[in-house]
Amino acid sequence: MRLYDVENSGNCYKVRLFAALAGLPIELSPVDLRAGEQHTETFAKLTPMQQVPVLVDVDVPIWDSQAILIYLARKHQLAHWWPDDAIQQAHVASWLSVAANEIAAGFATARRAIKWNTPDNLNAAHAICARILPRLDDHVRTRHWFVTNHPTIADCALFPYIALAHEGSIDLQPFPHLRIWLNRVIGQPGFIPMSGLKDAY
Ligand SMILES: N[C@@H](CCC(=O)N[C@@H](CS)C(=O)NCC(=O)O)C(=O)O
Repeated sequence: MRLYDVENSGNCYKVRLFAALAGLPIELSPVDLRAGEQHTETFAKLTPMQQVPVLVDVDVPIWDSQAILIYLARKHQLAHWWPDDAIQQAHVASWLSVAANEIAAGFATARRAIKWNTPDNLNAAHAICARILPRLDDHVRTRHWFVTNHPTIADCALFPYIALAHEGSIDLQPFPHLRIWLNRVIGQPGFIPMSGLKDAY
Protein backbone atom coordinates (compact mmCIF):
# COMPACT_ATOMS: atom_id res chain seq x y z
CA MET A 1 0.00 0.00 0.00
CA ARG A 2 1.58 3.27 -1.16
CA LEU A 3 0.78 6.78 0.03
CA TYR A 4 1.72 9.72 -2.17
CA ASP A 5 2.75 12.02 0.60
CA VAL A 6 4.14 15.37 1.71
CA GLU A 7 5.67 15.35 5.19
CA ASN A 8 4.46 18.79 6.32
CA SER A 9 0.93 18.35 4.92
CA GLY A 10 -1.68 17.94 7.65
CA ASN A 11 -3.91 16.11 5.18
CA CYS A 12 -1.20 13.52 4.47
CA TYR A 13 -0.47 13.29 8.19
CA LYS A 14 -4.12 12.32 8.85
CA VAL A 15 -3.48 9.16 6.83
CA ARG A 16 -0.03 8.44 8.27
CA LEU A 17 -1.41 8.94 11.79
CA PHE A 18 -4.39 6.64 11.26
CA ALA A 19 -2.23 3.94 9.64
CA ALA A 20 0.18 4.11 12.61
CA LEU A 21 -2.60 4.00 15.24
CA ALA A 22 -4.37 1.15 13.47
CA GLY A 23 -1.13 -0.76 12.79
CA LEU A 24 -1.43 -0.67 8.99
CA PRO A 25 1.91 -0.64 7.13
CA ILE A 26 2.18 1.97 4.35
CA GLU A 27 5.01 2.90 2.04
CA LEU A 28 5.52 6.59 1.43
CA SER A 29 6.21 8.16 -1.98
CA PRO A 30 7.18 11.81 -1.41
CA VAL A 31 5.66 14.30 -3.82
CA ASP A 32 7.48 17.60 -4.43
CA LEU A 33 4.69 20.20 -4.51
CA ARG A 34 7.14 23.10 -4.96
CA ALA A 35 8.42 21.47 -8.14
CA GLY A 36 4.80 21.01 -9.29
CA GLU A 37 4.95 17.20 -9.30
CA GLN A 38 1.24 17.10 -8.46
CA HIS A 39 0.48 18.57 -11.90
CA THR A 40 2.44 16.03 -13.94
CA GLU A 41 0.55 13.75 -16.30
CA THR A 42 1.47 10.69 -14.23
CA PHE A 43 0.13 12.21 -10.99
CA ALA A 44 -2.98 13.66 -12.63
CA LYS A 45 -3.91 10.09 -13.60
CA LEU A 46 -4.11 9.25 -9.89
CA THR A 47 -6.39 12.12 -8.89
CA PRO A 48 -8.51 14.62 -10.80
CA MET A 49 -7.76 17.17 -8.04
CA GLN A 50 -3.95 16.95 -8.51
CA GLN A 51 -3.42 17.07 -4.75
CA VAL A 52 -1.89 14.85 -2.06
CA PRO A 53 -2.66 12.57 -0.32
CA VAL A 54 -3.39 9.73 -2.72
CA LEU A 55 -3.41 6.08 -1.64
CA VAL A 56 -2.67 3.32 -4.12
CA ASP A 57 -3.58 -0.03 -2.66
CA VAL A 58 -4.98 -2.30 -5.36
CA ASP A 59 -5.22 -0.78 -8.83
CA VAL A 60 -7.69 2.05 -8.14
CA PRO A 61 -6.18 5.17 -6.52
CA ILE A 62 -8.09 6.68 -3.57
CA TRP A 63 -7.77 10.43 -3.11
CA ASP A 64 -8.83 12.90 -0.40
CA SER A 65 -7.69 12.31 3.18
CA GLN A 66 -11.21 11.74 4.53
CA ALA A 67 -12.01 9.21 1.79
CA ILE A 68 -8.71 7.40 2.41
CA LEU A 69 -9.49 7.07 6.14
CA ILE A 70 -12.91 5.57 5.35
CA TYR A 71 -11.39 3.23 2.76
CA LEU A 72 -8.68 1.94 5.09
CA ALA A 73 -10.97 1.45 8.08
CA ARG A 74 -13.66 -0.21 5.96
CA LYS A 75 -11.25 -2.40 4.00
CA HIS A 76 -9.58 -3.69 7.14
CA GLN A 77 -12.94 -4.11 8.91
CA LEU A 78 -11.89 -1.74 11.70
CA ALA A 79 -15.39 -1.08 13.03
CA HIS A 80 -13.86 0.59 16.07
CA TRP A 81 -12.58 3.34 13.79
CA TRP A 82 -15.47 3.51 11.26
CA PRO A 83 -18.50 2.24 13.17
CA ASP A 84 -21.11 -0.03 11.56
CA ASP A 85 -23.93 1.58 13.55
CA ALA A 86 -25.83 3.95 11.23
CA ILE A 87 -26.06 6.83 13.71
CA GLN A 88 -22.44 6.60 14.82
CA GLN A 89 -21.32 6.35 11.19
CA ALA A 90 -23.34 9.45 10.32
CA HIS A 91 -21.78 11.32 13.24
CA VAL A 92 -18.28 10.33 12.12
CA ALA A 93 -19.20 11.57 8.62
CA SER A 94 -20.40 14.87 10.13
CA TRP A 95 -16.99 15.43 11.72
CA LEU A 96 -15.14 14.36 8.58
CA SER A 97 -17.14 17.07 6.87
CA VAL A 98 -16.05 19.62 9.49
CA ALA A 99 -12.43 18.53 8.89
CA ALA A 100 -12.81 19.06 5.13
CA ASN A 101 -14.67 22.35 5.50
CA GLU A 102 -14.23 24.58 8.59
CA ILE A 103 -10.91 23.05 9.69
CA ALA A 104 -9.49 23.31 6.17
CA ALA A 105 -10.83 26.81 5.50
CA GLY A 106 -9.90 28.03 8.99
CA PHE A 107 -6.91 26.30 10.60
CA ALA A 108 -5.20 24.90 7.48
CA THR A 109 -5.63 28.12 5.52
CA ALA A 110 -4.29 30.31 8.37
CA ARG A 111 -1.25 28.01 8.68
CA ARG A 112 -0.64 28.12 4.91
CA ALA A 113 -0.94 31.92 4.82
CA ILE A 114 1.57 32.38 7.65
CA LYS A 115 3.99 29.51 6.98
CA TRP A 116 4.20 29.89 3.21
CA ASN A 117 3.05 33.48 2.81
CA THR A 118 0.25 32.51 0.40
CA PRO A 119 -2.27 35.15 -0.73
CA ASP A 120 -5.05 33.52 1.36
CA ASN A 121 -7.29 35.76 3.44
CA LEU A 122 -5.83 35.32 6.95
CA ASN A 123 -8.55 37.38 8.66
CA ALA A 124 -11.29 35.27 7.09
CA ALA A 125 -9.50 32.07 8.15
CA HIS A 126 -9.08 33.36 11.73
CA ALA A 127 -12.76 34.34 11.84
CA ILE A 128 -13.77 30.76 11.00
CA CYS A 129 -11.50 29.44 13.76
CA ALA A 130 -12.91 31.94 16.27
CA ARG A 131 -16.43 30.80 15.38
CA ILE A 132 -15.84 27.06 15.68
CA LEU A 133 -13.25 26.77 18.47
CA PRO A 134 -15.78 27.29 21.31
CA ARG A 135 -18.06 24.71 19.69
CA LEU A 136 -15.29 22.14 19.34
CA ASP A 137 -14.16 22.79 22.91
CA ASP A 138 -17.71 22.44 24.22
CA HIS A 139 -18.22 19.21 22.28
CA VAL A 140 -15.30 17.46 23.99
CA ARG A 141 -16.08 18.99 27.40
CA THR A 142 -18.10 15.90 28.34
CA ARG A 143 -16.52 13.35 25.96
CA HIS A 144 -13.18 11.66 25.59
CA TRP A 145 -13.52 11.37 21.80
CA PHE A 146 -15.53 13.18 19.13
CA VAL A 147 -18.07 10.43 18.44
CA THR A 148 -17.91 7.25 20.51
CA ASN A 149 -16.16 6.26 23.73
CA HIS A 150 -13.02 5.37 21.76
CA PRO A 151 -11.15 7.13 18.94
CA THR A 152 -12.58 6.96 15.42
CA ILE A 153 -11.34 8.24 12.08
CA ALA A 154 -13.12 11.51 12.99
CA ASP A 155 -10.48 12.13 15.68
CA CYS A 156 -7.69 11.36 13.15
CA ALA A 157 -9.19 13.77 10.60
CA LEU A 158 -9.64 16.60 13.11
CA PHE A 159 -6.34 16.26 14.99
CA PRO A 160 -3.62 17.50 12.57
CA TYR A 161 -4.68 21.06 11.77
CA ILE A 162 -6.04 21.76 15.27
CA ALA A 163 -2.72 20.52 16.71
CA LEU A 164 -0.88 22.79 14.23
CA ALA A 165 -3.03 25.82 15.19
CA HIS A 166 -0.03 27.74 16.60
CA GLU A 167 1.59 27.71 13.14
CA GLY A 168 -1.43 29.73 11.98
CA SER A 169 -1.22 32.11 14.97
CA ILE A 170 -4.29 30.56 16.58
CA ASP A 171 -4.20 30.39 20.38
CA LEU A 172 -5.67 27.21 21.91
CA GLN A 173 -5.00 28.37 25.48
CA PRO A 174 -8.67 29.43 26.09
CA PHE A 175 -9.89 25.96 25.03
CA PRO A 176 -8.85 23.53 27.80
CA HIS A 177 -11.12 20.64 26.80
CA LEU A 178 -9.83 20.68 23.26
CA ARG A 179 -6.25 20.71 24.56
CA ILE A 180 -7.02 17.72 26.81
CA TRP A 181 -8.37 15.91 23.73
CA LEU A 182 -5.18 16.76 21.76
CA ASN A 183 -3.07 15.34 24.58
CA ARG A 184 -5.30 12.26 24.66
CA VAL A 185 -4.63 11.64 20.94
CA ILE A 186 -0.88 12.09 21.55
CA GLY A 187 -1.08 9.50 24.34
CA GLN A 188 -2.53 6.80 22.09
CA PRO A 189 -0.42 3.66 21.54
CA GLY A 190 1.25 3.88 18.13
CA PHE A 191 0.94 7.69 17.91
CA ILE A 192 3.41 9.29 15.48
CA PRO A 193 4.14 13.05 15.32
CA MET A 194 4.73 15.31 12.33
CA SER A 195 7.01 18.34 12.12
CA GLY A 196 5.56 21.40 13.82
CA LEU A 197 3.51 19.56 16.47
CA LYS A 198 4.01 20.39 20.13
CA ASP A 199 4.93 17.64 22.61
CA ALA A 200 1.94 18.63 24.78
CA TYR A 201 -0.91 21.18 24.66
N1 LIG B 1 -9.61 17.68 0.49
C1 LIG B 1 -8.26 17.27 0.27
C2 LIG B 1 -7.33 18.46 0.27
C3 LIG B 1 -5.93 18.05 -0.14
C4 LIG B 1 -4.97 19.23 -0.18
O1 LIG B 1 -5.36 20.38 0.08
N2 LIG B 1 -3.72 18.92 -0.49
C5 LIG B 1 -2.68 19.93 -0.57
C6 LIG B 1 -1.55 19.63 0.41
S1 LIG B 1 -2.14 19.66 2.09
C7 LIG B 1 -2.07 19.90 -1.96
O2 LIG B 1 -1.87 18.86 -2.54
N3 LIG B 1 -1.75 21.10 -2.47
C8 LIG B 1 -1.09 21.24 -3.74
C9 LIG B 1 -1.96 21.86 -4.79
O3 LIG B 1 -3.18 22.06 -4.54
O4 LIG B 1 -1.43 22.12 -5.86
C10 LIG B 1 -7.86 16.23 1.33
O5 LIG B 1 -8.43 16.29 2.44
O6 LIG B 1 -7.03 15.36 1.05
